[in-house]
Amino acid sequence: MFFAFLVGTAGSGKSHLTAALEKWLVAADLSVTVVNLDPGVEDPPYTSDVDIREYVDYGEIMKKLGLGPNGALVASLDLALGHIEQIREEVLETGRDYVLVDCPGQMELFAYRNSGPLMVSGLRGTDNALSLYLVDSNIARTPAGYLSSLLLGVSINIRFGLAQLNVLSKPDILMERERESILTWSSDPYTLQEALEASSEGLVREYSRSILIMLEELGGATEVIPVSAKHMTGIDTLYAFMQRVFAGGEDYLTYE
Ligand SMILES: Nc1nc2c(ncn2[C@@H]2O[C@H](COP(=O)(O)OP(=O)(O)OP(=O)(O)O)[C@@H](O)[C@H]2O)c(=O)[nH]1
Ligand SMILES: [Mg+2]
Repeated sequence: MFFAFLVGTAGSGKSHLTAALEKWLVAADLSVTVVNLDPGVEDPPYTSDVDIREYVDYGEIMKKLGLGPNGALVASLDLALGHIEQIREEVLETGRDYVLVDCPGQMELFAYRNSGPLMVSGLRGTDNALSLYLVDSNIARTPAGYLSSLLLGVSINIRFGLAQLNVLSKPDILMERERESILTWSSDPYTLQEALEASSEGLVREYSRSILIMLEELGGATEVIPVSAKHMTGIDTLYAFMQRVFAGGEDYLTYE
């Protein structure tokens, strides 16, 4: 079984990409299990096979404990962690080729609290796994937005310790000129540096330069794969990259 964890900032397109990937994989005659790990989601754009909402009641937790939406998410994940073996068992019983895991919207809570990484490791067990980190086109269209999204991706990589691929989500909303710029930054970090220098000054410029040097040293950390869940484009390329990671086995890390 191959696990792919979809993570990204709120509204970056994780759930729609999960649905699109499932559709694409099934059309390619591969079997897929979809796991919803977002306790707060109301109406995901797919039918999940395994759902965290079967184990914890987000609305009830919010009411009972008098918590706001973020506090309730943290409490729900902590509670769900107590059922992680059962959740993994449920996934294993499906016996499919791929397991797509749609992670909670508030990525920062999921990734930075201990319960997030513990859920990831508990769910995948010893199976092959990677994370698909979504860089939202809405944010990536400016050089500073692109850089800060990549930086967040590195920190996710550190938390999960999984091989990671950066996906540029919703590229269909970009103007041709914006799309070309982002793809150039992706393949040639020097052009990103130039764009950053032209659009920032003072300390921000200094920071940006240092951050970019660090990303370049990590290797591959500035690259994104554009995938539109809306138009089902780019999934074949993403799948080829996923295959490469899975074929590389446990030790493969994008940032090595
Ligand atoms: N144009 C366009 N819109 C998209 C695409 N993918 C998702 N969206 C839209 O982006 C919005 C958020 O998509 P979701 O899939 O719910 O994003 P998410 O990351 O799961 O959101 P949270 O779980 O709430 O953090 C929705 O309005 C989607 O219709 C895409 O490829 N192209
Ligand atoms: Mg979602």
